[in-house]
Amino acid sequence: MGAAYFGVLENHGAKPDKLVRATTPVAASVEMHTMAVDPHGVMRMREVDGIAIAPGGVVRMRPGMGYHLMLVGLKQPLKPGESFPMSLQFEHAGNVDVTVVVQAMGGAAPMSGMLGMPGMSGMPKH
Ligand SMILES: [Cu+2]
Repeated sequence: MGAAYFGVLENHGAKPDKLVRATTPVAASVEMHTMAVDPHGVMRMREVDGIAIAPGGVVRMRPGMGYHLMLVGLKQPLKPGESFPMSLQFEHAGNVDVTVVVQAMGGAAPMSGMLGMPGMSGMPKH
């Protein structure tokens, strides 16, 4: 598994929107996850059915907290510097194709299979 952390998902529209699906040819499926600390103080991931974005709002994806996309069943190893296409489906904005640039995760403890992919702005103006 690999995790995709986009820099930001932005909603330029006047209505609330929601990321409901993501697909990429490089993985069998893409799951939307959120990360939160449970009552025992343990960081846990759980799958969500969508990522809501308020009008004019921004959702930041960054390692260690909050939302991220999980690439399940990678069909090829992802190397830093490479890029791959991803299709994001929003409830209102429809399909948005983006290019994800693979970046090695910063920080002292790189996790196997985890990749940081900042720098995406996903929502079209409409
Ligand atoms: Cu995850």
